[in-house]
Amino acid sequence: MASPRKQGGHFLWVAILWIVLTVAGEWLVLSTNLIPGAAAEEAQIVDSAFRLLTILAVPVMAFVLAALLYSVLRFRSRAMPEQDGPALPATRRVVGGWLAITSALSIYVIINPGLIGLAELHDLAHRNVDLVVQVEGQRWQWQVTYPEHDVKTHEELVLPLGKHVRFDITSVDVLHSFWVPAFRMKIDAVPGQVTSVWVTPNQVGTAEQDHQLRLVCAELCGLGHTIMAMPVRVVEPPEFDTWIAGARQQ
Ligand SMILES: [Cu+2]
Repeated sequence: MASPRKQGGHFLWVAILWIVLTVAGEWLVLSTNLIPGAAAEEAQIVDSAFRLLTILAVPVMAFVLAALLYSVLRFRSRAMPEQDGPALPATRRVVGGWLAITSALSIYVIINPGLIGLAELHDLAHRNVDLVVQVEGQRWQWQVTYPEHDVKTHEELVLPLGKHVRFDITSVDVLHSFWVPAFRMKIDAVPGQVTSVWVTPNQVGTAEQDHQLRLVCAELCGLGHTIMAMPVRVVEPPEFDTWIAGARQQ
């Protein structure tokens, strides 16, 4: 077995490598934006949770990488070793420390962003609803109904900017899943049941401008699953009123 002094040297090198990788990783996370464009108030809560989880994950991953890289480089053997090295004894300090740190991190992310994020989404959802949209999934297309306006369409989902929308979702055949990536909100479309999701669009746009503005199916539902998509268009409220009046006459 290595002497304690030699072991201390190994730990020092791993610690230095860990710090370097952590700083580089955090810099990468904070300076780049890999999250696609968002177009709803709810998306901000989801995105900030994602960002926080990534920031917390960097030192954990950097630690594993540092230990792995150092071990692979420092203890490499050019020839096939004839026998296993000495067993590594587990000390109470290492096991206890590992348990304490991982438990604390897990409990922290369950509370924030877990429970706190859910509570924020819940508060947003239960404001006054401005518009109800019924969505029906069927292999392999979506049907959208505006019950207050007597409008039904398979063409596109048009939504007014800044209005709080409740989607009532169901399916007529198999399980589908309602998902507009730019809104970050997703829920299953279940035959015989109505599930609801709340969205407040906060960015005007069309599917041509932003590929994330599409209502897609997120539950594998058969051969046509990948083509089960409908363009989404978020417009100013007066433009929405004009559109819905025109759609009603058709
Ligand atoms: Cu599907």
